[in-house]
Amino acid sequence: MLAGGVGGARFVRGVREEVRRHRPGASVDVIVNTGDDWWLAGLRITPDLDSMLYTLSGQNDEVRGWGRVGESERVSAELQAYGVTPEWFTLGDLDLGTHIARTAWLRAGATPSEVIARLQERWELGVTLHPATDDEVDTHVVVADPGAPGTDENAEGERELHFQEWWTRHRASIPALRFHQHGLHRAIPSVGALDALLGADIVLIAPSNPVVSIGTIVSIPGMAQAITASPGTVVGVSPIIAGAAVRGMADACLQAIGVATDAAAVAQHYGARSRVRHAASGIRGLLDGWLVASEDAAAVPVVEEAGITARAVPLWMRDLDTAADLARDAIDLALELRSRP
Ligand code: FO1
Repeated sequence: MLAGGVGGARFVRGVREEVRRHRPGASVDVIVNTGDDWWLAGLRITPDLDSMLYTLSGQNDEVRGWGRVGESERVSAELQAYGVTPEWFTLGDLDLGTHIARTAWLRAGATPSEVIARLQERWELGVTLHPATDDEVDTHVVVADPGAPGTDENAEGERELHFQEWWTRHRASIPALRFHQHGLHRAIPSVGALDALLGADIVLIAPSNPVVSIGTIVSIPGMAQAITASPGTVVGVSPIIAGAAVRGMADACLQAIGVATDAAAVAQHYGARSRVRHAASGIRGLLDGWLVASEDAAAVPVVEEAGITARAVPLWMRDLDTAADLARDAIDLALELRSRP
């Protein structure tokens, strides 16, 4: 599975439940976005991996949507009093335990893959988490800033924010001109990600943010090729229901890259694996199948026209059962496609 943060974790929990119920022999690997990661107060923060870790171990704060349940903020208040962390980004006391452990291991020479392997050993998650890459590819957002002088970082009239500032401080309210992952060109997929893709029967693309989560994962050099080369059947789930992003600010991100906020447009953006998108390079799209919400049944023929098999099913994941039902629908479509000659 390819997944981002909160929405992705909910879907992964549904897949784990469906596997437990009906496919106990199956193993699940999750390739998690690392573009939201950043350094803060000398600590390496990895929000999407932590959303996965906390949600799958039952430690997540379901109400707030991120962080740990039963959290306190004594240390964070001190950090803010010293001006070490901004008031718009809170590091809870329990959460800090994870960040300090991670940073200690990184400083001792462990890779991010080794770090998440150690962190998840503490709980029986039932799935294996992998960072999409062990290289740092922090997402930055370029916004218009009339009057800003050109620097070697940005063009005149533009300014760059770290994704976390754009997302948590500004709630994506400043229009993004484009996204820029620093260091992306020299990143490579993690070994765990490649092994998972090259050994897969089914590859599921979670209903995460198609730009800053799934987009960042598949733009890591070599990742899209590994998905195309995977023996697995690729089925994605639309993150858009009835023209609106299910959560987060996916619509603000899609607007920045000129993709309409609708279920068919996102499928077309990911592309059909059965079609070469770029003759010279032979680059293909990602998808064999695509699930849209029952509300978007009209999108099915449009997606099929693009060379992708589509089904309209209930997409809202309100609880574990509805998430497991969605997982079953995705797995069933993949198996149906695999059974075709
Ligand atoms: N999101 C917020 O809206 N406000 C916060 O103060 C905040 C702190 C935070 C700390 C650690 C962490 O792993 C995530 C945190 N998040 C916070 C959520 C995070 O910004 C988002 O979950 C992802 O980056 C988007 O997928």
